[in-house]
Amino acid sequence: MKADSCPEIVISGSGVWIPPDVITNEELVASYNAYAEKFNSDNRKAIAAGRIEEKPFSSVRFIEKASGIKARRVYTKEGILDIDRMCPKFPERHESEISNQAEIAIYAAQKAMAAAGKTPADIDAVIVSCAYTQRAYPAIAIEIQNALGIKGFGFDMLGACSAATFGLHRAYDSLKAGSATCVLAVNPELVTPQVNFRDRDTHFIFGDVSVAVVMERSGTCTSANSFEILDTKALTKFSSNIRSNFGHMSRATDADPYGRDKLFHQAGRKVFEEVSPFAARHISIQLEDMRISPFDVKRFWLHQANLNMNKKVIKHLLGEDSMNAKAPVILDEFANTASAGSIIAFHLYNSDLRPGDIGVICSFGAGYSVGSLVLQKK
Ligand code: CO8
Repeated sequence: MKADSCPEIVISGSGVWIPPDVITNEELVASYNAYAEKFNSDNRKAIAAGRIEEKPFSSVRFIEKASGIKARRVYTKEGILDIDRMCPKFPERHESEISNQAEIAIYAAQKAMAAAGKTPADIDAVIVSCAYTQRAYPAIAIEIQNALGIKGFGFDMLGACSAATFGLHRAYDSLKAGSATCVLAVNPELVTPQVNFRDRDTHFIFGDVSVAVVMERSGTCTSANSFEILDTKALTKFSSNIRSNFGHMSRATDADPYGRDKLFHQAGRKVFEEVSPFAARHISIQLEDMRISPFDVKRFWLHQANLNMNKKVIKHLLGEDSMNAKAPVILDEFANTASAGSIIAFHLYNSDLRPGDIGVICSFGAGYSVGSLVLQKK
């Protein structure tokens, strides 16, 4: 690639694949409560003797008030509401077939490439970044690269809630360094297989989705809707308050590979209290360093885990108690989609920005991690 000491890097297209299946809070709570009722009835004696804890009931009212979530999209509804299963049912695919995750990644990638006006021949790097990959190797990114006919290289990376923004950071770095000329960054968040639908505290939190972004140097950009990346910033701080211990070690430790701690679990209240100020401070510092007032930011595309968390972040930045058009909410419809939420918000709510307008994408959560990009509409 031609040497350019200070290339301008742009996001030139984005795409979202929305799973067709929807589960409302009402459906989810009815299923969980039927399960809890059966569990309590089946274990009546042990519960009375104090050997087993009674299962508490879930409520739609609680879920909406505590999180803002009203429904979630799922790759497949089959199995999730069945109280004898409470886990999505995926037929095992043969090694000669495309994996579920590569499949949904490609759906989003094709939309992002169309938006950017790119074909696979224009792309030379594929980054898959998400909360889970469905296998360790070969990388899902290389499978996508092969299926689309993309040359160059691909790799997978994990980063929980910040996988998407951290993936975009790696795309940006590759373009700046000249190791790639056009990057496809994909976040196929297939998370429902890791949700404990028998746990009242977390059964309502997540949904599946797939999002993709095309990033390139401005010199090659032909898109009518592109955003220059003015700055990237990341911060991590270790915490076990959001955790999944699922992994390749379970076989060797003789642990139950499907035990409670192997699924997503968290200390939700602590996360809420610790992560909201962590994220708010991160954005404030980044903008201050760039000499941009938060009031001059046209849009905050925030991580979508909890409406009340986002309200706290906006209150810190703008002093406002309520969310406004500056910080669009998509979690009511999609729930928490791991790292994809801020990118869905960006994708759905950027077309009204005018040249020169500033926006901030910011993710925050497990790790703890916070990742942001300050963008300017071209
Ligand atoms: N129905 C009725 N009551 C409930 C329910 C329910 N479903 N769930 C909990 N309660 C009860 C609690 O047990 C508690 O009862 P008690 O007072 O008797 O102890 C009471 O309601 C209040 O509980 P909380 O204090 O926990 O309620 P909160 O107001 O804090 O709300 C939330 C709980 C919604 C979980 C909230 O704390 C939250 O959203 N916190 C932040 C969580 C967060 O952002 N986590 C990050 C998620 S990780 C991520 O984004 C990506 C990681 C990887 C993806 C993994 C995919 C599988």
